[in-house]
Amino acid sequence: RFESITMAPPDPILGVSEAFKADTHEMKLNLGVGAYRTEDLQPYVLNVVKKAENLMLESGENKEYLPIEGLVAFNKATAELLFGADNSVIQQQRVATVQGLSGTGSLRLAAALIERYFPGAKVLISSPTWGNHKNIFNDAKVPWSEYRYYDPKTVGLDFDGMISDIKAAPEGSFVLLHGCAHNPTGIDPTPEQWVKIADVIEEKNHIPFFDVAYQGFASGSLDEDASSVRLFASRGMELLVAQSYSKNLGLYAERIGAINVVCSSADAATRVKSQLKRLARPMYSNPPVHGARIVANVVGNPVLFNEWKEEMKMMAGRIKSVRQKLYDSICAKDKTGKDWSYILKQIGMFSFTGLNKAQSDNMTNKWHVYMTKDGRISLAGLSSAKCEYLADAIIDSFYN
Ligand code: PLP
Ligand code: TYF
Repeated sequence: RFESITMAPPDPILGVSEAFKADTHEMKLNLGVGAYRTEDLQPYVLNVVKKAENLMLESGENKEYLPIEGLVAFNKATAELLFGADNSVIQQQRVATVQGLSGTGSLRLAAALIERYFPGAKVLISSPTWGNHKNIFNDAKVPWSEYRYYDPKTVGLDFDGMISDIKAAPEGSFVLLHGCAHNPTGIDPTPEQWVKIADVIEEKNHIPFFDVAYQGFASGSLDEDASSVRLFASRGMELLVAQSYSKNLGLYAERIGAINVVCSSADAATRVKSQLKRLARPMYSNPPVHGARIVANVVGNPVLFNEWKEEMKMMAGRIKSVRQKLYDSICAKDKTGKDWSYILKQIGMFSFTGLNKAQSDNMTNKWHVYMTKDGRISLAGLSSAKCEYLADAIIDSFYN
């Protein structure tokens, strides 16, 4: 009976790492998956994480099950980090927060909530978006459609297209927005554009659904990266926000994140939370504790919290500096006068190079630079020593 099951295709992002491993070329470079690397291209465990883990070991924490909703201290810390502790949504207890299995699991739980309580409602996702968004909504049986986002002509935001597609969607749709550092494009709306996006969403009675996978990692400031979410919250809108600590605390494998549902009353938030727990119970029963304790310890300890902010600035700063160096190298080598400044305007871990599929294939086949076929490169996997080589590869691939 299992004989009839066919082979699943490899994941377009995680499959890149597999191909990279198999390559033996000395100049090979893995710019596929979005994971932070040091200047020596090694994975990085944050010092604050090690310190928090030492504290946890010393205090002799047990391994009892968490409640379905997760670690209470984590849920409080994560919502306050997102909205700000003095935000009225927190003060009025209007946020239902449940610990999730990182960003992905939190999005999946929100999708299950939509499927159950808003049957038939559509989720609008940006074109393009993080590939797993489509998988998540497909598996949750939530219908989705795309809104225009990326304009290949300018390698920038198609703002008018975005606004008119959000306007054209059926009233009461969910609009998935990347809180900061849009994946895969690295192109974010400006603060003025965010205001207009909030206007049309409000006008159409849509429900904003934020995916926040890079708070503090994009600009280096936790507050700045949360400003889009806080703008919507300040208007008294109901909203969904999925959070992840994979990137900003480097806790990829700990699977720590949360889903927050901002409701119009504390009473509604209590009811929504009870339903989120009801959805989680048959899926995974309760979430893992280790990552939750790390986050709660780091955020709850003023010394560690400040150290975390410094380390985040360091990581964001390293990415910004290779972004600048890559741009400088490309400009110095390219004699055509082409404007490459979009590389500098992009934010976060990724750069959308504007390379098409054939050009991206050339990057991999000829230059051993591994990247996704949509032209995205993860700058977090680039060292300043490799910028010149990458610039050669990009120019060769772009013009051939
Ligand atoms: N959402 C976006 C836009 C992402 O880029 C990522 C990770 O790359 C995630 C969610 C979820 O990652 P995780 O499940 O590791 O938190
Ligand atoms: O590079 C990206 O966009 C992500 C990385 O469980 C990732 O896809 C990898 C594994 C995972 C979640 C995100």
